[in-house]
Amino acid sequence: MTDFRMLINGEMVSGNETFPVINPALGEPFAEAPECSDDQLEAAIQSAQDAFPAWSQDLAKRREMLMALGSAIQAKAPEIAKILTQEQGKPLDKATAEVMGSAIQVQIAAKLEIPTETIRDDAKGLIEVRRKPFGPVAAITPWNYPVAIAMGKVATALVAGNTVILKPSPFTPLSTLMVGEVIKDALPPGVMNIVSGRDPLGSKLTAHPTIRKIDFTGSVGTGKKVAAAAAPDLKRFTLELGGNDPAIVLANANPKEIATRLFWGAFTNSGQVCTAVKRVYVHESIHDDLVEQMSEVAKNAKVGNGMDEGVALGPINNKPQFNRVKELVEDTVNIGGKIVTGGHAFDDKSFCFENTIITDVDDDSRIVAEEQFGPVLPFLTYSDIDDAIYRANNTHFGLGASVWSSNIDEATEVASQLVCGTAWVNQHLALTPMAPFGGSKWSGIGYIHGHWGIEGATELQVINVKRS
Ligand code: TXE
Repeated sequence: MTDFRMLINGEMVSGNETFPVINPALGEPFAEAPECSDDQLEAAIQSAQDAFPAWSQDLAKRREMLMALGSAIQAKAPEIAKILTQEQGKPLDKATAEVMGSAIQVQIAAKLEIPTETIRDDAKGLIEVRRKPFGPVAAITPWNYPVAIAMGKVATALVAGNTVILKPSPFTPLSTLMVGEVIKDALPPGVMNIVSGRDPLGSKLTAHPTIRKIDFTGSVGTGKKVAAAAAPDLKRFTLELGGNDPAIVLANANPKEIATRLFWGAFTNSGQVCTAVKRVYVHESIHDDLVEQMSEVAKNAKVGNGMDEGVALGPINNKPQFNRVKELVEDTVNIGGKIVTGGHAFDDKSFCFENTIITDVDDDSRIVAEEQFGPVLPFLTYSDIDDAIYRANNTHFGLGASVWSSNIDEATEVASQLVCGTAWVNQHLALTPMAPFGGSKWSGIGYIHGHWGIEGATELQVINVKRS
């Protein structure tokens, strides 16, 4: 069995204890991950503190090292991807794409501008606004895209001059620990530490007084706890939280044309994406046609073990989430909702669940009002577009949304009325590092990507010089 170790102060270290990591395609443990002790957490945070002064000094060196890190991650991608599939569930080609994409993200971040603005530069004086790193940053990640989410936030923090302590989800720690092996050879000791463990490791990390900024991706409930934990020290934080993205399909959309794209907007990664389509509001005149087309696509997208050839969608990642999705489907049946396609678990062992299309539910049903985070999609009808917009916005969430139509101008006008971080037209889930990503309302605070990400990874300092 592979020995997975943590990265602390430039060394790969084992835990005094371990915890099992389950392969969701088999429903049984396949490896052990190290459990970080209090002393090891302390050592990781101290090393990040010690490494900070030197690391924050030299931007050119940081860029060079991060470019090399990106290449080194690419070289190890096939190995990391196999572990990612086994612990997360996604098909191997998707896991490989996630790791390769993460390496590119690191290299994109390595080139980000960290501007100094000159407000005044004349005989009387100099006023400059500089962007300064915070110091040790705690990065905490979920189980849906463990490598991509980690490397996105970490790379931005590092290029800005911060040092990092990264804690992956206990459901998917292994691929992140493997990236640690690459980081060990690419960055100076202490600049980047990776600790793994079951909760309450996350809350110990966020509560630690040495941490100056918390960069968190996960559920709304935990995000609120992170904000509360930050308050006593007035730590800064970025929160990327859950969503309940609506898709509004206008009467003039062509169901056959949009079905496949809309399906993948909802079912990518088996629906375990913060910004997946999670409820569809479709004009009543094309509801039946769209549901039929979507059901066809759903039946043809093969679900199974991500290591097997031809599998398009893997299992749900973990037992609690699997039980939650099952429970939401049972609740739908109990309240008279209709399961058009799917609706069942595959077997008693794996966490695979059939691609499921639901109709005949209303906005108050749990499957519509709550974030399902799984391969289940409810369809609702509307007759008046203002009503659809109101219902789409009538939620605490505000991550993404989309509008589908053969008239792009009309759809763009509707999209502009949706309260969310990203409103797509005729697509969903199309993310780019060139645009900011973040949520409104309970879906988050702060933004990642580009100069918006750098703003979140730094604070301002004014240098004000009197010359005469
Ligand atoms: O999230 P948690 P989970 C949402 C989605 C899903 C739900 C559950 O709704 O159903 O989250 O996922 C660490 N202080 N998303 O259980 O519990 C924890 O160990 C600090 C949306 O994974 O929020 C893990 O590393 N950290 C999301 C991380 O927080 C704490 C993607 C997230 O765990 C902590 C995945 C604490 N008190 C799930 N408690 C997205 N937006 O992409 C736990 N953690």
